[in-house]
Amino acid sequence: MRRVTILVAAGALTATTLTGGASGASGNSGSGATVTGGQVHPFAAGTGLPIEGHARMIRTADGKTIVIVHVEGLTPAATYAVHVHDGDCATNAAGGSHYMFATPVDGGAGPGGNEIWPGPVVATGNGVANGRAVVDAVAGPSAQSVVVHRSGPAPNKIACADLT
Ligand SMILES: [Cu+2]
Repeated sequence: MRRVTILVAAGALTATTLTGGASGASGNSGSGATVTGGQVHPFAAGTGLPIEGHARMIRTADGKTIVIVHVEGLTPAATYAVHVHDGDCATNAAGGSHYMFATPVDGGAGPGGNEIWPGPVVATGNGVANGRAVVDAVAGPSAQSVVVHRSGPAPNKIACADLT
């Protein structure tokens, strides 16, 4: 994957990335953060909604992972699960699973407390949702995508962003 190493504070980065209702980063400092990200696009098995947006993953120099997602084109007032997944969007279109740390982490989610969930999010009346997660560990290289799920049984992956 392509990675861009930047030399500004992660806090400043998240502030510029956030849009709308999500709150600002809470003072994550330190230089040398590694940022990956990409555009949100609908999965073929999605709902036909005109989904777009973006996601970013920031691996901070002080050992945290911050994930921010902004999605538009959702059903107003609907709730969506949002997870970091193993592998890229192409992998997750056909299968795939949640990215998991080997052990539970502070800020972690999921049954084992070892996953990164920038959701669930609730779309506004305009179909916009913002999600954010901060975990106290640096995600490994297989954390390559952010997947948005609608409520209900599988198949429920409606959109994805590759973190490149
Ligand atoms: Cu998921």
